[in-house]
Amino acid sequence: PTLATVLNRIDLRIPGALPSGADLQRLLPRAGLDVTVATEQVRPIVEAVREHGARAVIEATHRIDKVTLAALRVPAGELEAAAQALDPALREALGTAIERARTVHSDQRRQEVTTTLAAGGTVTQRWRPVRRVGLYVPGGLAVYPSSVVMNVVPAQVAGVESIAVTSPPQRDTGLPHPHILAACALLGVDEVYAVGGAQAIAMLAYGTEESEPVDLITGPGNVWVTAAKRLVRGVVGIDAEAGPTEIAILADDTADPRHVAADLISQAEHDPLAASVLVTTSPELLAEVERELAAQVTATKHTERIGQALSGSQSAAVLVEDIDAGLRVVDAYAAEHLEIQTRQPRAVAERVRSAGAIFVGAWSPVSLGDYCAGSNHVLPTGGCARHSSGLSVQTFLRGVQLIEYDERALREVAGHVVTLANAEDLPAHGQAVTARFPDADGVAGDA
Ligand code: HSO
Ligand code: ZN
Repeated sequence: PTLATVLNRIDLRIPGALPSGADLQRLLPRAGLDVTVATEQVRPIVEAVREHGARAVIEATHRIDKVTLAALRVPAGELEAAAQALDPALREALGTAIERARTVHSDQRRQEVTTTLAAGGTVTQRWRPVRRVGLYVPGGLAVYPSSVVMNVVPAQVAGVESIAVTSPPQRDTGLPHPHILAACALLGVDEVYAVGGAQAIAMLAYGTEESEPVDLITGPGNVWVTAAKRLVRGVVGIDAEAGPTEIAILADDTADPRHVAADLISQAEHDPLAASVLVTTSPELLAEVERELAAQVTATKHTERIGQALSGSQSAAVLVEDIDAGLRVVDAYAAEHLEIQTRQPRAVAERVRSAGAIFVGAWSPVSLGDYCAGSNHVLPTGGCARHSSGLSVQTFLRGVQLIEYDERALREVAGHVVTLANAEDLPAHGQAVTARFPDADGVAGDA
């Protein structure tokens, strides 16, 4: 079969006329995610779990996953057994991924900061971990123990005291995929449920007789999981929605076409809807990358999926006049993953404003970051890098301010409080301050 692996071309070599902002964004490809239909389909499941607890979870699992669960929770012995059964090389690799992620995330911990505004007047910024977190881990085609690592490590480093993992049961065992169980065991997570889909999200959000509700849910999922998360948002905290994965590569004529092609293919491997976008100043490089794509795509395992992703309307090769124009394009696109394969890649990377993560130079491919760089691979997709960050220790912390003024410090600023309160026609706000200084002048503000 002939494979459509040629990237759609977008020629933006428009000297002096490269559009900006939203106009530029419109020229760049992007797949949309529509969960509205799924929302109505999962609503009854979420409602049933809220009302009937474990019984409804078991019923939905039976109906949708065709698995009859005796209990929702995976017995501790199964976690240990899965870790024992793990191929030694895989156990070691997961161990390295965990260790490096712990090292990087430990440096993300935040210090308590106290600011002194006046003698006796301070504001302290404190960081408190979320108490209990639920992590959804997809089953099916995408079984990623690495994603268990990327969600659990920052939560643990943040100091989250209670972590529950849930992942769909497999038909033959009634348990989540053994690699998921093993990753949990290696991470020291012992509360694992064999539940997937919307029922899993509802179980985490509302709790059941068998499981306590969580405060925050993280982890990617399919459209039903995403829809269920939207339904329970507010009851619990929800992480950003993970759309299909994306890689953008900003490359000049110094990039190695074999590497560029291999990296574009690597993320296309996730999903026929994955986006691979090459932004380059060099038509010669593009021609060579296309030759490489044709050769490499047929030589790899998931040829069909990759061919679909690369030829899909969400993927493209964008030709630009120069690196400045390239930077404008990658900023407008705001990729989940951005590779810089140019001369002086570090200097170019410094100028990028929007990307989930930036991979600098020839030796930092995205797949390094997917597993073993130490960075987190849960990153904003769909252009959300314009306003959001990837998963980090911060995701699992809440900032709490401590306001501590003494009498003198309050007196010093009391007049301004009264003035502002009166300007907002909220005089009782001012009176809450003046009540503390019954015989003082000068705190009346300019009422
Ligand atoms: N590239 C994916 C993460 C992943 N890759 C997991 C391999 N396994 C989204 O960042
Ligand atoms: Zn990946």
